[in-house]
Amino acid sequence: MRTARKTLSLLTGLALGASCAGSALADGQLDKVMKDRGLTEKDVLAAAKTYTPTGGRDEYIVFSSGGQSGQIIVYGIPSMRILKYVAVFTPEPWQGYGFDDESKAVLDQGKVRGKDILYGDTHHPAISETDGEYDGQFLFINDKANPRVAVIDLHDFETKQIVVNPVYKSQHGGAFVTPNTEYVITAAQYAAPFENGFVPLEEFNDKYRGGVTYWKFNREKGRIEPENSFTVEAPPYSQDLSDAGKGPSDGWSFTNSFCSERYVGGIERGRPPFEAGCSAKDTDFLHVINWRKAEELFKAGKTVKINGGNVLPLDVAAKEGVLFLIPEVKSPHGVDVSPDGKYMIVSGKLDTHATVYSFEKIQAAIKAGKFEGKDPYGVPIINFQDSIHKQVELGLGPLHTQYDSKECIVYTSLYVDSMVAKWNYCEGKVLDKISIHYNIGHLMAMEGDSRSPDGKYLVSLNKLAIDRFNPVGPLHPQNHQLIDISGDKMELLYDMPLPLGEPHYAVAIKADKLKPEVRYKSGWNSREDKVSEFKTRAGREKTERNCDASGNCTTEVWGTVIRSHITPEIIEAQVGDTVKIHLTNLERAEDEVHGFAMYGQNVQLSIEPGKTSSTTFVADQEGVFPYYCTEFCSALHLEMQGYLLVQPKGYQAKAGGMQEGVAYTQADYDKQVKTNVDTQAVIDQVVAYITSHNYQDFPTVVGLVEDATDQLGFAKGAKEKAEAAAAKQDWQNAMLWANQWWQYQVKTADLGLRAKTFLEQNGAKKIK
Ligand code: RUQ
Ligand code: CUA
Repeated sequence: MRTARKTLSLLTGLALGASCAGSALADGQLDKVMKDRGLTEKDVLAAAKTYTPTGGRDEYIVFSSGGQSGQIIVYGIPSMRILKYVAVFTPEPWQGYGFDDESKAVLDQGKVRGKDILYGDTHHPAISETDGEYDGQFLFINDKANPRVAVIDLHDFETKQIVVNPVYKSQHGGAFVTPNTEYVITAAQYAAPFENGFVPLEEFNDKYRGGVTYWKFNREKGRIEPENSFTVEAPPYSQDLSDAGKGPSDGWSFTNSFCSERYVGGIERGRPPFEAGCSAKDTDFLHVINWRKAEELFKAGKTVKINGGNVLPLDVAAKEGVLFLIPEVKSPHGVDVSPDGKYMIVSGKLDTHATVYSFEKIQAAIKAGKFEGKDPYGVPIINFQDSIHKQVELGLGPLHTQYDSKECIVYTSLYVDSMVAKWNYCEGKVLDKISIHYNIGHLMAMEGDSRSPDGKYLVSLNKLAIDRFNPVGPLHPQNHQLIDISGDKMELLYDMPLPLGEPHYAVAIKADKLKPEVRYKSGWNSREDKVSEFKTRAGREKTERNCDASGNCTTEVWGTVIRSHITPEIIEAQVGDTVKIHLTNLERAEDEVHGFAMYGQNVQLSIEPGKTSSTTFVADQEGVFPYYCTEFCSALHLEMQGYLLVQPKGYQAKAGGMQEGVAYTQADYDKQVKTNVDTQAVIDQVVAYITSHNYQDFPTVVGLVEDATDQLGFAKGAKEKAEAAAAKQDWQNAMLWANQWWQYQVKTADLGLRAKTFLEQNGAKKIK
């Protein structure tokens, strides 16, 4: 009770101010909830730090790898609410990804040696940088299993490009960007021959290779340029994570490695397994690469072509001062460059220390030509002691390090200890430790990879959840734990289960740096970011059927979707036709997405406002194939439907009209017209409100008003048709068109009311 009372005063003092000791608190409701749910004061404080009331926004947006789901998970901090899964390497029906023709073309770029690869093992996302700061424009992520990188444009959170590494057979250490996103860096992992043919394992040392690839990024085009990208060939040392230099170390990059023993297992051949041979030596090698020098050599034609890619041969890299090695402690994992670019921190999984390397000392050794020798490939090795600033004992299984906003302060994950260590890398002092649950891999601070990290929060990306959540079978979710790092002591705030693959790494950006669009320009091909050749305007919808000389026929539809109908509502094709359907969403209102699903054809599109999406399939069976909208977009969403009729070859329609379900009379028509007149009065009132306010100053409202004006225009057309039918005493058509006129009015009113509410809530001013 005493605790609860203290909390009450704490919360009133903290958040509410003494004057409004609100009723819930005064009534002791908070005390009761705390008691019933067994919450401590610390719990309530953590809740207050993370709870985000309805309509509230997060301060940071996180892009988390989705692991082997091949997607990216987007969530907010501090609320830890999941906002989106971005489809990247894996088909994802909600977004139509891998179902519409436009995104199929993106997935097709990711074919490996001609084969469709319909998943990815995503590891490390990276946000594009300008001058070492996250700029919120693009996101990159690697696929470890199939050595690929994807480009996601953050103006619409869609995957635009997938590039396949021409020479690797796996690729873990990526994606990492240089300070101005000149290059996206990825490193190979399991050494393999660069060529695609068979090379026996007996030739491992001679023919198997690793490497570090520099993918050239063209920011204007928003695409990677494979022809301007190059790979620095490296020894078969199982390169691991990388990081780009910045500030004084700009132009250099750093990649660690494991299994520099070059050990090849083979239990079935009677050889000790990989794990024994790959951790036998006490040290592995930190690879230090002068990428600017490599770029010069590439431009000077010193690279060779392998599988169409540009490769700087290992002997050239060694001789020309591109590649250097420095011993690093046993099985390291993670190399993290300090915000000022002066230090690199590396930890060894099988050692209790973290090593702080000094870029200045490394450069001094290189300049002096002071090496302790060369590796078997002729790569100069810099002496360990000559290059380090400090070595600090942290705990068991140190992995990754993140930098705080406070100078010299870092956080390192301790995998075996299941802890985070906070320490000072300038002085080499451990400051604090916190237990996490369980087996932390990466950790991530806000804007942690930038030149100016924000600190504030840390997310611990745990490999295991074990008993943290309600059980859901043998396959558990992963656990992201939010830690408050604003004070001297780290405080655990929140556990978030992530039920989608094994997220390896994540990056967090200030939410206000992201400026995503709410709609596309009309008729937009979002995957190519240009007006679609299939853009269709209202009233221009059409279906064509054409056959070529050899009798192959195509039924092609240029259609539209808008609340609450798909045009066309009937598509006629003949068996064997290739059917192509292009649909443009005519809406401009925020969030008025329509879907398009069809029976038995593996068709599911997501058509956001302004977007044009296409689907192509062969109608190889006769039959009736209903289609409909898959988003509950309006009161008449269920009526947003139609039929694909796949007719026998040479089918002729029977004489006689459609069978009507109901016969309408003049009384029905008159009643409907009266309703319409009343509805128009409501619309007029709303219009008067909007136009008497400065609605032009609110882009959201302008979009709504444009849509409403469209709908009202359609209403006018339907009204004319109704009146023409009525003049001919065709009450059937008069009534149906009068009803359609009303449907358009209802949509107009709905949009108008949304606009009015928005204006009221956002302080619009009266102008006349
Ligand atoms: S991984 S737990 Cu970055 Cu792929 Cu370290
Ligand atoms: Cu459109 Cu439901």
